[in-house]
Amino acid sequence: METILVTGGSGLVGNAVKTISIDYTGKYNFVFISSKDHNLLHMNETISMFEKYKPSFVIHLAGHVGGLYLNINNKVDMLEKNLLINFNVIKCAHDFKVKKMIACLSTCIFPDKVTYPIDETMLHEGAPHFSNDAYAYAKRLIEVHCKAYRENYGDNFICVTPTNIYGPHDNFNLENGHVLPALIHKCYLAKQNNEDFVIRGSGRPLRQFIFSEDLAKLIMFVLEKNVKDSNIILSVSENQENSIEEVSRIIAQKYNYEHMIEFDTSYSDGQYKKTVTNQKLMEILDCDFTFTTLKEGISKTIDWFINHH
Ligand code: GFB
Repeated sequence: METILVTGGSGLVGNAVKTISIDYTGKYNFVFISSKDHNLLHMNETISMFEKYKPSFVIHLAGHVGGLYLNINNKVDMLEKNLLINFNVIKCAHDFKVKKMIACLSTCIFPDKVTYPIDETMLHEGAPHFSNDAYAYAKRLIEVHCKAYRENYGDNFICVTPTNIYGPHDNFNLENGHVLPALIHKCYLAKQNNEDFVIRGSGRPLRQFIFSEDLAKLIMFVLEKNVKDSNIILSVSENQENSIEEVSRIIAQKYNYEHMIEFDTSYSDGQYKKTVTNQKLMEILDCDFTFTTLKEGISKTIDWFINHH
């Protein structure tokens, strides 16, 4: 049985791939790697990981990631750690003759000043938003690195670009987490302490959210499908965009705490929007794919948080 090596295997998307891997029982041997197993900042540990598992396929999810406020305040780490991790994994995937690799980008790496909706061709057409430029340039280099190996050696290295991801096993850290998990944790504490549920910023920015298990299914689809494209946006459609206020209200409704919402505009709103089209995905999908609704996904994520907090 061929091995699929999943880097970032203990994270949000890594755990979602683990959850859906049951559908592939008997077809692949999945190996989920966390930084405790192999620290991918170090080339020697990355080489020993590839030597140990000799994967046929790689799903490269590992990275130093976090929400707006982690990105703004830790640009050196966001750049250097992601450059090192990605360089080590992509070089080893080539040196160990991996049959196919899927590498994960993010829609925040697209240019900030664009005509919406954003599509895959626009990746290098301008600077990303200042709030996450360090992370964005490190991630853009994955696409450049994979393209170089495809052109020089014919390696089957494909990039996928998800929108804001959420779900069970997320990072619910109050300061460094992405907006959805951070607010799920904040509303939980606010209700416990009978305090205001404080949303940072104006609540006006817009985001497209994808449930982690939907993303995992789409990543496996791209892995198994013979796609010619080098980069594919994995997202709900452009008209399924929600404001941070709408998201906050869906979370508060689940806690029956909507009456205590407050906005603290002393905090940055970050990028106003990064609306993408999923037209290419819809073109290559040879089956009807139903995305989990935001309400349903948030409800599942809050249940998981309460059971694991
Ligand atoms: O998910 P998030 O942190 O990052 O969302 P981005 C930030 C938006 O949520 C901003 C608002 O408009 C914030 O003002 N917000 C409100 C909050 N309350 C909170 C809160 O308590 N915590 C957080 N984090 N936000 C990230 C990139 O951009 O997108 C990353 O920085 C990554 O690199 C990620 O790509 C997918 O969506 O702005």
